[in-house]
Amino acid sequence: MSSINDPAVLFQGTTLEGPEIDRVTRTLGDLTDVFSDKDALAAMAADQKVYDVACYFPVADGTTAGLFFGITYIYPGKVGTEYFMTRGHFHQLRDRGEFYHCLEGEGMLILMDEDRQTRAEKMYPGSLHYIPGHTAHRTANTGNSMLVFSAFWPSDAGHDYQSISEKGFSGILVEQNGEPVLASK
Ligand code: S6P
Ligand code: ZN
Repeated sequence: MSSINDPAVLFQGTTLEGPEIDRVTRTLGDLTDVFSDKDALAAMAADQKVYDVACYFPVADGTTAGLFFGITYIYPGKVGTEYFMTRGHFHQLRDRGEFYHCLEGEGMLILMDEDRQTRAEKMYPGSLHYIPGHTAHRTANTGNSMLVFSAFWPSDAGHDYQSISEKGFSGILVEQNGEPVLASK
């Protein structure tokens, strides 16, 4: 017996559509521990959207040897001089890697190893980024339009947000003289 089926999900342009897509939005109010300038943050609307994520999880979270796929959409904006960015995380299973592929906009992938050494890679349409294991990752929108990228990661990776919430990254991405600069915290 054989069969021909439609795909479960369509990924066209920057849009992920299908009945099994999980969607989440993060606002400034969700990210109060993330941005450095607390006075600038307090002066902004808590319901200001910072990023949306659409994910396809074809297997259960924690499944060994499965894969997950997601699209992240970061709005343009800054809190003080710090660009809008994602919360950032290590993977719970520290050795799990990930690919990011930039689709639209301009931004920066900020990477920090377990010795808290931070570096950044420029993101622009077509840029492909391998995030090795043992490396915390977050992305910032440094442009005036949406930053959109896709991500592929193992379904058993998990997310450790706690250690970032407690200690942050050692470097923050701020605008200086109109340019993004990775500054020590
Ligand atoms: C998952 C992958 C991305 C992020 C997304 C939001 O491993 O790295 O899909 O989840 O960019 O970032 P965060 O730090 O809030 O999960
Ligand atoms: Zn990740």
